[in-house]
Amino acid sequence: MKKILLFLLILHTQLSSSFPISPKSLEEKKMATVQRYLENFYEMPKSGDKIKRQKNSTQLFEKLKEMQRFFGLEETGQPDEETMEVMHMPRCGVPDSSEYKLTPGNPKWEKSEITYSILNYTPDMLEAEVDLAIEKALKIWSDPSPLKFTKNTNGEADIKISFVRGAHGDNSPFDGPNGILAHAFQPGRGIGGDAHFDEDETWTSSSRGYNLFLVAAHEFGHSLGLSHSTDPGALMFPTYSFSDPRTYVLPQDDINGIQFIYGHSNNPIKPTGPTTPRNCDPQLSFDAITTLRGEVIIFKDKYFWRKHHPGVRPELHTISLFWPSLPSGIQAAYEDVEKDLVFLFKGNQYWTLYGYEIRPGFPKDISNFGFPRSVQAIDAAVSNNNFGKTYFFVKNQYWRYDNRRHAMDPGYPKNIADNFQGLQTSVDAVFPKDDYFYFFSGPTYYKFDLRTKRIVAVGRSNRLLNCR
Ligand code: 0D3
Ligand code: CA
Ligand code: ZN
Ligand code: ZN
Repeated sequence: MKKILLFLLILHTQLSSSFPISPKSLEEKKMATVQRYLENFYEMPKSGDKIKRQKNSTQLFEKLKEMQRFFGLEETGQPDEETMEVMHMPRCGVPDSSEYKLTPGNPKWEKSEITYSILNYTPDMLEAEVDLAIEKALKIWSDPSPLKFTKNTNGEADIKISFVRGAHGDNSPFDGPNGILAHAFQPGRGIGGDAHFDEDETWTSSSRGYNLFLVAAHEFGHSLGLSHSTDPGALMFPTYSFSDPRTYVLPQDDINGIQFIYGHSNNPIKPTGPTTPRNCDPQLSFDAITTLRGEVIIFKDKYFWRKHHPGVRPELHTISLFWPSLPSGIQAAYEDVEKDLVFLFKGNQYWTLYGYEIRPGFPKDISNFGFPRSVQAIDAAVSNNNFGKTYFFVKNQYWRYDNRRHAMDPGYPKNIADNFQGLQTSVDAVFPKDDYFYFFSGPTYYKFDLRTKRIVAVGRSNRLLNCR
């Protein structure tokens, strides 16, 4: 606590010195960096007048801790060496907080009974299909909130729905196929709440073109007062990606958003939704890990992290945003550096990536690798690119595949414990780095030295995401 007070005192004198000291002290420069960083990425208000500054220093302390928590640094609330290192790293201009956003000015409907009306229909679908998609898209929002939607057929309604193309009289023209798919207006009179869908898109109730239910659900989020979320798993994330409407559940981030505005539903059963993996969850485990042209790709459920540079927090994306044809829950992955290909596995199927592109003709059956019928899924895979060999881990056994001969080496499967001493449990994921294999099993990783054939370090899996 003493340390904190001292820090606040130093900070206070730094911020409140009204005379520019020249040359600028190092400490002063550092505090300017901290201030700027937190203003830019942590929504910290600009340092105001003298009276506000005392309060600001407490806020700065809290914001610093928030930033440190995000990067998995020790939460000291102080601009220590590690924190400054992260602040000096290159990054893109998006806030780190993964959360829903309200429409500026917080507009909302001041009633719980909201009407809607479908002014015209797209020729791409049956009218009954459109009706159903719209109804389901509204239900997504009424389930977790006190809102009720009723359909008007007379054309007057709070939320008027139409299919239009190009310029359509609201100063926000559509742009032809792809690009902008639709837009909706914040709650309010007249055009407020209305949702316009670009008729130049192909609207469907399947995975072809753009699924009307998914787009409408997103637009109605805007109609109700939500803006775009930074959570890549949220419905209100700015870009469309397909997921199966039959099993679609509103993500927790969007539930939090709608409930922040309108409160909880009166229904005794409180719906919850899927949450996006928390970067520094100590229990975090992974599905599959591979290198890809110097990057590390980490798969988990419907997400993957992309790690460009060691030390910089990896980016989280949904698999479907990058690869619409890939399923979630990839189970194993490895890179063949000689062929410049990445292989992804789920069940008895596999896909091949060239860079970020899926090669045509996939998925194929893993029997192509020489697995017997009894093997129906692979836990983890890794290549030792010095020798052109790939190791496949299945339960407590492993197989070795020759990348050049395109065949399994004789004498396999073998027991994992026989050649990877110290690996007790089955393997979730593994990737190579230098002369090591990094094995992941639940929340624990094992660093295996390929020369001495020994585990040389053990730690928490989430360390890979720069957490400690
Ligand atoms: C939009 O058109 C959004 C609509 C949207 C966003 C996420 C989920 C459903 C609907 C405007 S409010 N976004 C553009 C888009 O996703 C950027 N275009 C298609 C694409 O890039 N594949
Ligand atoms: Ca468009
Ligand atoms: Zn419009
Ligand atoms: Zn949007």
